[in-house]
Amino acid sequence: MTTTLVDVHLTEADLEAQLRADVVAGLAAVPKSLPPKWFYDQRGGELFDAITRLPEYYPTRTERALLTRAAPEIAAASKATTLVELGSGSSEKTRLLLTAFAEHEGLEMYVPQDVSESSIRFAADALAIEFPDLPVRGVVGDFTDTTATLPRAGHRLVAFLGGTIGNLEPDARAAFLHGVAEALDPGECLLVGIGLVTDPAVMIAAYDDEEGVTAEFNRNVLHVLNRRLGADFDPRMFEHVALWDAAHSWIEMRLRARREMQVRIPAVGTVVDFAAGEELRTEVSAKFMLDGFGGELTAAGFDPAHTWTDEASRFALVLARR
Ligand code: AVJ
Repeated sequence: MTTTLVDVHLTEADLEAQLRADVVAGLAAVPKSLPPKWFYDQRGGELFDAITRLPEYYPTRTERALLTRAAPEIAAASKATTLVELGSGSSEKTRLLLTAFAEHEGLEMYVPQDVSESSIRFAADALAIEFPDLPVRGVVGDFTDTTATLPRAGHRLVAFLGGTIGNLEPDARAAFLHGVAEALDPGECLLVGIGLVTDPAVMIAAYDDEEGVTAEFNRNVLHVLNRRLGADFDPRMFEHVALWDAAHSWIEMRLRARREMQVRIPAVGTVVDFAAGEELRTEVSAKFMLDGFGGELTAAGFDPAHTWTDEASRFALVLARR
């Protein structure tokens, strides 16, 4: 047991209010949609971990291989003394970076940021055993609010891994990148993991696996609404849909009503109607061209200094300097 310092910028009550607002707005919209952040309760986190081990889901293992290869160069090029990880979750991939930094003896602090305080504390306790001399200072908050919540300690490297930046639509993504640039001092770095545009069949299979784990993960958002808002969704009455939207360059996940339904959501005092076949959008996961993403970084005030990609060009790690 360690005592990790955690700054809480987002309370349970804030999250509850955000959930209600997202549900009210998203289910009144045409077409209906919900933000992907609500997938991740305890079961959602477990289902996502199971996804990362599926044969079809290449992003996690591809990124891990890239990190293993690039970590020493990342440590040397960034010269970071503080590693900030946005959306750290279990901080599993961070270990590779921390190990590389440990060899350079430069790192003085690790700052995991996540919406879940318990996952930060859990990760911090585990890391304290492997890296007993590394102070950990957690930040509970939304990765989109980084401008306000990034501690100003040392020479920072901000890591945003897993391809999660793809959950942001272009405007939100530009705002996010500008926000991070604003929060950093000249010379500090951002490390981003991005899914690259590849064969649509390969991309779609990653979001529509044989075993149906992703389908269960997708339907989990309805379980979350049932539990937290007292809603009466019947998740089995929604079919998992994953498609490649070439015009927007993103994978989209939807839940399609198998029949006409009426759903009560007591906590927000609404009743929502679904027509048979109506679809609820639950996630976009943008895939990038290296040039295009480099352009987005440049527009936000970064210099995309280093890029690492796998043999099949399915995923990339980009190190950008402010
Ligand atoms: C955690 C956002 C990177 O978009 O690939 C996995 C989430 N959704 N399978 C992704 C996800 C369906 C994942 N990210």
